[in-house]
Amino acid sequence: MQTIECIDSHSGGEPTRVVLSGFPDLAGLPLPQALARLRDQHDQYRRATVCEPRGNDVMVGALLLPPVNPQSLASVIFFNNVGYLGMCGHGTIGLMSTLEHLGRATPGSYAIDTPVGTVQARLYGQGRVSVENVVAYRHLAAVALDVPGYGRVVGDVAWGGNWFFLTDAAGLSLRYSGVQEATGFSLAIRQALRDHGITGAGGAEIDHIELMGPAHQAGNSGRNFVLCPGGAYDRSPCGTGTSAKLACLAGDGKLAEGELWRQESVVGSLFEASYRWLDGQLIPSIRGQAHLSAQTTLLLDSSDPFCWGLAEPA
Ligand code: PYC
Repeated sequence: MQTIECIDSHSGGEPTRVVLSGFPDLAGLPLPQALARLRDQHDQYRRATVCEPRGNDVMVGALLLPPVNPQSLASVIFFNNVGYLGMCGHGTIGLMSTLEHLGRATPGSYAIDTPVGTVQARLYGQGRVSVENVVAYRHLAAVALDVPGYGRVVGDVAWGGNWFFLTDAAGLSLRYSGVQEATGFSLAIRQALRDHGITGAGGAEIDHIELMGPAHQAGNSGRNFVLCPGGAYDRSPCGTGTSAKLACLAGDGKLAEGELWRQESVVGSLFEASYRWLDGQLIPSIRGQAHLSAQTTLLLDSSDPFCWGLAEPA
């Protein structure tokens, strides 16, 4: 029986399953190549880890690898129920709290390599982490889109480590009880983006939709709902989505360098965010906390018809 060793955590309600061992050996490859090899030759390991029956649509996997850059602490490849992510903010917070739990990181600052660049994670202890993300930017501003069943929707296309379309929640309450409505609206937007050929830079698919509304808690800046590529919604305020939001706010002159943005998720969890300029580029910083939830050995029984997960191969 093959086994996969994992540690599970959640950051603001969004789960991260850090894979410690049991995947094919990808060490030594540049991360974009490691990701391509995992996707093209060993994708069943992703499905076995995060898809049913061992995982679920919300679970984000984080394959822990040795660092690519000698100054970094580790490398990571994030994946979900349908494929692979560039970066993942809540997942990096979960990864750092896992490394703290394992005694592999103590409070301090660490570089972590991801397929879309190296990020800087600061561990404060007890799962509290801030992540200085990859550069974020707004690619398209005020894109008007005809969304069947909903009418005209105007929003921005921005990069925060993944591609996002950000728009107003159009009166939706963005409450936990309203996630079905928000999911329906977001799926319709994503389909309309595809139908109209609207993409991120270089034709990249916009696979995350972020709805923005007013905060529910006094003192917070806003609340979001983020639809993830596989149809689940992010329980956390979404680190890469909040990074994309910072780029839009900066572009509109609504948030100054160093100013705090307190981003609520649809379940009421919170990330604190701000940005700085470096050589004309916006560097977002996201702060949150992870809590550990399980230390798991996944068992892969080759006689199980669903051994490699209940999903279409990517
Ligand atoms: O926190 O960046 C994030 C994220 C992306 C998808 C789910 N969470």
